[in-house]
Amino acid sequence: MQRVLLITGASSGIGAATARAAAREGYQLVLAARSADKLTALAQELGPENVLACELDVTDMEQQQAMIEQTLETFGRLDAVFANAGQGGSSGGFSGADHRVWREMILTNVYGVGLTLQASLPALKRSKGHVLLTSSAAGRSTIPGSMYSATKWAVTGIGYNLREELRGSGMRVTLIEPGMVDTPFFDEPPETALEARDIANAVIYALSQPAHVDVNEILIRPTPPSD
Ligand code: NJP
Repeated sequence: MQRVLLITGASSGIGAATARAAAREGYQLVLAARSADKLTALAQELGPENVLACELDVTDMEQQQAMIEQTLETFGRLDAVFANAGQGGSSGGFSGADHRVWREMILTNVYGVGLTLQASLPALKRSKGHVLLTSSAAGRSTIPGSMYSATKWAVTGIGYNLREELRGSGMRVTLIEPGMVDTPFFDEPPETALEARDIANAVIYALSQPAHVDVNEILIRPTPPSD
């Protein structure tokens, strides 16, 4: 039986790299993001018979519920969800950042994750499934003036609190916490950034563990440059 993995934020970066890695592991995939053209191209690359591409904005509950219905109609089950869609903020700190950018970012990074969980949990409970969440190294450390970091602290909290809600269900919750990764998230990532496939490897590691192993969190940073 092929297992079914749903990935939000699958149109580029970490999500797309994870889709490629999971396809190699034999997963059937549900790929979600707003850019339908990129999702269609990725589905073609990975083999359209094993991929359902869903154009959605994670801040819209009706679209999230429709995606889960389509998943169950297409594949009949859902085994894992990687809630990965996210956006960066605006510079200027709490004193000067663009509050409109904050709004969209907070809705995507926090509310959107909550909606993905609420829409998918009924199906995941039936399969004793696995939830993975993209938090960040920025969700485990202090970054002056960063509302982005605060949204990722919230995602870390969602992971911890969801694990307690699901205690005794046989389900697992994994927080993926990357440092800097070279993706379209940055206009100019630093030279020492990780590659998206480094994070995909961590996701596959967590997914591949036997049912009695719950990988709680993986914090992945680039090795500091040698002198
Ligand atoms: O960046 P990028 P990453 N509804 O821009 C999607 C976190 N992270 O892979 O909708 C639905 O290539 C967007 O697709 P589209 C970061 O916070 C990164 O680096 O088509 N989807 C795209 O597929 C985020 O949570 C670094 O524009 C929405 C994806 O999200 C995750 O990693 C470090 C959406 C973003 O892909 C993936 O980011 C770290 C919406 N409303 C954590 N808004 C890093 N790169 O250094 C966006 O610690 N998307």
